[in-house]
Amino acid sequence: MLNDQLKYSKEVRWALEAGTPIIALESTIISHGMPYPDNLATARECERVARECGAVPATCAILRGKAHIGLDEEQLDFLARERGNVVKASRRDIPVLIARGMNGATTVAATMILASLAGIRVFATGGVGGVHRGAERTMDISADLEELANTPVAVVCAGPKSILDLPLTLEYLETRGVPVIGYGTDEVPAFYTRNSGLKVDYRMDTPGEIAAVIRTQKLIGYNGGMLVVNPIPEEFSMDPAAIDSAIARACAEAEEKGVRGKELTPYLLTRVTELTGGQSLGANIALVLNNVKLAAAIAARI
Ligand code: PSU
Ligand code: MN
Repeated sequence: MLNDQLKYSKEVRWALEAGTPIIALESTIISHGMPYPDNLATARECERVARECGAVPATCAILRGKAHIGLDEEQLDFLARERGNVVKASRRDIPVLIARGMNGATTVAATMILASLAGIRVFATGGVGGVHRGAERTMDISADLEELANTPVAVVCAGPKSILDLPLTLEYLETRGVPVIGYGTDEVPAFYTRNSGLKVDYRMDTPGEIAAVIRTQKLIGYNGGMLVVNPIPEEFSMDPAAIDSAIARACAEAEEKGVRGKELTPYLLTRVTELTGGQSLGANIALVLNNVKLAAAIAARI
């Protein structure tokens, strides 16, 4: 991408020049994943924790048609408040938003694209998109999964949320050649809870082991990414029955209302937060920060 379209924050530019650790962060989680003002507080806290752990945060977004890698306070604030003026931007949206000079909050897929253009190999978030429940009828499969197959960025998440069909999501990742690496776990965590009954492809107990795989991908010119699943800290994990019933209800409501396409994931996230009386939001914030710490530790060892 031309430098004219790609804007780095000062901090990110220096880190790229100095070769010091950087982690990418997404912005759809700010604009469409959490309510205001918790979204802003979380975005700021993620950046603070990244720095505390020795990594420069590169929160990505498209602002007035420029792809930004690293945002300032004002830009974070804008994304957190102006949900209505910000497009949820995945792979397909990037060229249109740039051509039209629009604002877009980047999903996991779009953040991976910007991170990879900047040469950033590690990215922390909460949840990734996946194969939705009922996908055999709706074909609703997130573009995040294709990006993981094609773009060399390691995404640290807390496992697929059970608004998705977890077994189908893992099958899809297997087909597309994306390794699922469990950090300190043999089981794929299910975002709000630490267990899903499903096995990871590989368990790794140190950030260094994960960094070694990233270095190897680089060495052999491998184009795909990887999914690192990091269980929610025990003290924040939720009661499976409570979260399952909120998710089941949110999914049923979405179906009834005919919510589909890019609207579905934000709708489900909002309803689950409402139905759990905000309890799921606290868990979500805790796990994102936990993922930032792991991503920073991996980035330091690449
Ligand atoms: N899952 C979450 N929180 C989020 C998202 C997913 O728990 O904020 C966001 C991410 O930006 C992810 C996107 O990339 O939703 C996936 O949307 P879709 O399913 O429409 O591809
Ligand atoms: Mn979808």
